[in-house]
Amino acid sequence: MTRFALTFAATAFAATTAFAAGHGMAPAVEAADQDVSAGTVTASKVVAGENGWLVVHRTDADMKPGPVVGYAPLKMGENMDVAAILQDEVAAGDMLMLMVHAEAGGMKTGVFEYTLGATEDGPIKPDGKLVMATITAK
Ligand SMILES: [Cu+2]
Repeated sequence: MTRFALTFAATAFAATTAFAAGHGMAPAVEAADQDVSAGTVTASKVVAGENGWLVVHRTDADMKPGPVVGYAPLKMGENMDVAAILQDEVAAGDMLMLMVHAEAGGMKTGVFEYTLGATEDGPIKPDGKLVMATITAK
């Protein structure tokens, strides 16, 4: 895990502590740097407050979420070893941001309808903060 990922994990934890007070589930993403050459990226653990999506964004040293390169469904509660199939080539050294999104606001339940910047199936923001982890492809 990179130094950046640790920072974001701490941020997510702080953000979700307040959220948990009202809900019972503290959303969080745990993921480590990994080899993605087989075409998937995996979060070792994701906690979601409701059914939703784990969304894989490209990112970089600026730590802003970029284009979506994969997603996987989440169930409410704990999800272990969540794997998303990468829709685009990700090279060693590329950074990815794994983020919890909702299943809300779109036209269809169970269909991922988000595009960058849209509100459909958009990111959850307990306490105003994104729930995510960043990793670097090995
Ligand atoms: Cu996102």
